This record gives sequence, C-alpha cells and structure tokens, in this order.
Amino acid sequence: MNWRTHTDYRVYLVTDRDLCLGRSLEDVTLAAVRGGAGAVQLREKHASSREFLALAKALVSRLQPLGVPVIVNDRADIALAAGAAGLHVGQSDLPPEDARRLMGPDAIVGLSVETREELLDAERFDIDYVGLSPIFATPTKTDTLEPWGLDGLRWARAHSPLRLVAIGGVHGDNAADVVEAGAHSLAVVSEICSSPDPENAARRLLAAFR
Ligand code: TZP
Ligand code: MG
Repeated sequence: MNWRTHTDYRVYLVTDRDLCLGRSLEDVTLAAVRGGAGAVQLREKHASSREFLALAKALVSRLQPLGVPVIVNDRADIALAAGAAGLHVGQSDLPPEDARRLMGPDAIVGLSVETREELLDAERFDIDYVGLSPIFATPTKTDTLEPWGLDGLRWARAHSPLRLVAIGGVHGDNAADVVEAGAHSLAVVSEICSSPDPENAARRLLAAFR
C-alpha cells in the first residue's frame, strides 16, 4: 500500500478519547471508517508513551488492513514503533524536514499551518498536506490563532498548491461550504467522536463532496 498516493483524505478523523462519550477509540474509529472516513489521526495529549504506543498499535492493526492510514500526532517514535502510515506535526513540533527524514520517503507527513506566512513557507517541505488550523473557532482546541474562516480558506486555495485539510469547527451543517471554499479534506474531532452515530456523521461529511 502506497499511503502517499492512495489515501482518501476527504473525511479525516482526528481522535480525542475524552470526547468519545465513553465508547472505545477502536469502536468509534471503525464506525467512522464504515461511514467513509479515509484517514485517521491518533491525537493523544495526556497518554503515557506506553499507552500511546498501545493505542497506535491497536489502530494500525485494525485500520491499515482496511486501507486507512493511521497518522500519529507529534510523536515520530510512536509512529515508527507502531508501524503507522504517517506523522502529523505542528509548528512547534519536529520540523517537517526532520519528520520526513525520520519517517522515510514513503510515509505520510502532515503539517499544521495557522497563518498565511506558514502556509506559503510550507511549500518548501516534502509534505502530503497542510492542516489549516482552525477554520472556525472551536471548543475542542482553544490555544489557536485567528480562525481562517471561509475567506481565508479561499485565499489559501488560490495561493497554495498544497492539499488543504480544513480543521476546526467543521460539522455536518457547514461541511459543504468548507468544501466549496476550497478544502480538499474535512478533518474533524467532535463531529465524529461525540456523535451518537459516528458512522452516519462520517457519511454526512463525505456527502459534502458530491
Ligand atoms: N487543530 C486545530 S482545531 C482542532 C485541532 C486538533 C480541533 C478540531 O476539533 P473539532 O471538534 O473538529 O472542532
Ligand atoms: Mg502538535
């Protein structure tokens, strides 16, 4: 499986176990994949390394045989040890060139960008996508800069050749507007993790592309 050429990013689930309403991450993630999520980022802000690795290995063994890459947030060591398909880094994490060197030429590497300058600068890296963060203000992550908004997203699409992953405040009812403004991918936490029906939540997001 060549993850860099075959991944379907249209619905990109970013996990938060605290928002899963008591259900297991595996159950929520598998339901999302049944609904059409084509990429999953494992994002753990409080887990120990051991716990993070165990979660990553579990998701890799369940998802990657289905053709869905597991992209680990921030931790190249966990991504490599788990055999994950990729790594996602932010502006204060491992620099993208080091992330690429560690992960190798075939891994997915994604980068968060919060400003127009960071977006334009990202073109010099060998990365698979940029996460435009945040599109809208969201209670899920509050330590963010000014939201891009739909106008900022349109500007990004007009000024960057990179694959644009829209994240932050994306929900079923605004998904079509976000796609229309230029997003190649809808990345969501709460819309899927906190949905009573994660499968249907993913399906509804996917429908925004038609
Ligand atoms: N990065 C930028 S916004 C965000 C992350 C991880 C949280 C998105 O969460 P939600 O619930 O989809 O708004
Ligand atoms: Mg980070």
